[in-house]
Amino acid sequence: MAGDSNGDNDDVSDRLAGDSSSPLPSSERVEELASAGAAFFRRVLQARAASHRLMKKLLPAFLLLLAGLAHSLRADTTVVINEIMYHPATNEPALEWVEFRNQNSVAVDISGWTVTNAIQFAFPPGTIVRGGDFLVLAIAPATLMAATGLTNVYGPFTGQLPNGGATIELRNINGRLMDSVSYGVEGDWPVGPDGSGVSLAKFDRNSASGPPANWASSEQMGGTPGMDNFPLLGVVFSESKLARIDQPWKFDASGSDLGAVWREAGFDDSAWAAGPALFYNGTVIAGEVRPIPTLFNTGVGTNGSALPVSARDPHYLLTVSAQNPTNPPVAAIVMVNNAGWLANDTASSWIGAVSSGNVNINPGNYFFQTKFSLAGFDSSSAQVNLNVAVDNDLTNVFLNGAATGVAFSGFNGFSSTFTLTNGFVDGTNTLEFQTVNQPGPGTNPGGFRALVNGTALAILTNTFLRPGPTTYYFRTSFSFTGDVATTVLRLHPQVADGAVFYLNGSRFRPTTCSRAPTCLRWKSIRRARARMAWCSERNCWRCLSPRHPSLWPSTNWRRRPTRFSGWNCSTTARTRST
Ligand SMILES: [Ca+2]
Ligand SMILES: [Ca+2]
Ligand SMILES: [Ca+2]
Repeated sequence: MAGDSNGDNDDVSDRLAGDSSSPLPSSERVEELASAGAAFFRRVLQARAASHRLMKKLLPAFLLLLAGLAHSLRADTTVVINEIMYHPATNEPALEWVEFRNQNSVAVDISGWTVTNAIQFAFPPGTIVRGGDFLVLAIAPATLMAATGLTNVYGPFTGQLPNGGATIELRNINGRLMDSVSYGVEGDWPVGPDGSGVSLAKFDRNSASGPPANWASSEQMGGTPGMDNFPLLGVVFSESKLARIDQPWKFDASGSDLGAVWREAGFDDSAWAAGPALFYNGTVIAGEVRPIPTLFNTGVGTNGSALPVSARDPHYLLTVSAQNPTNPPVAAIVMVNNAGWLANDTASSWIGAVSSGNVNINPGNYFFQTKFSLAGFDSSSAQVNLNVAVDNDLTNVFLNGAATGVAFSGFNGFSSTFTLTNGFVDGTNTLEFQTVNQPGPGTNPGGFRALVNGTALAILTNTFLRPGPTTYYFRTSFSFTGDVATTVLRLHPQVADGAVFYLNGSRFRPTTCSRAPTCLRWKSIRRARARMAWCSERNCWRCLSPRHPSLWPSTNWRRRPTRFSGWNCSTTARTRST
């Protein structure tokens, strides 16, 4: 469940789900709920914003990408910020500290390096961090050493670590920024470290310091100064997507109250409709205008960057050639531009039958062909824009064999934009540029260059839900063959306005990690690690100990989805490597 305009919280969800077993909240629970409610409301706003983005971009895999990208970013230095105790539970003025870690395997001399911004410190001469080792910088080193038994704690730093968030920077002896983090308590930042007694700890010690997704609440009261943040590491993570967001889901949009039976694993949903997430109702839009990704300028690689001279253009064929005519069609050759030509740049290059724009080539016809795909697009909506430069003449451009009448002569600058708006077909389309190298006198090179881009209406592939019902039901099934005892099932729902989730008939409950000591009661490897995963990610849901290998989540939507809605599930199986 996520996304409710009323600032829904878990107990409200209980009522939505008709779950009468929820105890009346104690005063402590009320306080916790208030905190959770505020956090939840932020998530609602974030989910809403994300939902609009999804609507706009039609990217069903957005959430997956979001999670994946953050972890792939790595710091470009070797000594980095690894753990921060900015709000100790007790004796805050004396127990703040920052832990650094050398991500490299060789020692790094950080003498003269400084810590700047929220706190200030200069490391003294002879400060060396061994490969893989930690360095702790404290506001009151003696106090921290007495409290922890640590030795060799650096400090004291000046300034303080604000509890609402701040920036910590690490600079080398020349003042160059080596690493920084702007921690906080909003958004994706875990809130556990804000006063509960645990630290803000980097989950993967080799990850970058910037993205909040790389940080979690420490599993240990007091954090782990001078030690691995998560000493259970040595554990191998493997992740499998069990239900993708864009796979077909079964759904019921009848508006009937299906009671509780629909959520059971054995429920027969064969009569339900099926369609891929994301689901939506409201205004039906035909699609969205998007760039055509398979159109390329001349002389660039598949990533759109200019190719080196003499490379073969992967997108443009020479189909007719007065020079070296033995074997067309062949891939056109990226050329050194003649001094009189518009110079090659990072976005496009000259192409032709030879690699040099400074040598003569035969007069005659040189035709260049490129193909692009309109799969997934409404071809009648396509528009392609051309800017060309040519030595000597572009006499016509053919789109799918039909002449467009586009012609141009000139090599010291691009033509103005020619726009093609009809003649497109579904699937593969072909553009052919017919050029002529005129006879001399004098030196007589020839070449062709084009900027080619276009747009078309992307066809909407998401599933429309009949407006009217206040409750929609969704089901999917998947098979999981790993060890459920070491598995966490994580759901990444994208919902407006609200949903309740079931797995094998049992209710999923959202975790609220607003009280980290609650997290700390989890002692087993499985649960402690699971909790970390939940705490460090937004919109993650707790798995109620699946007991058999076939897991059946279902959703029960209690409010009308006004925008795209959907979800995907992934599990993280964790197994000791040795
Ligand atoms: Ca503080
Ligand atoms: Ca640590
Ligand atoms: Ca020429």
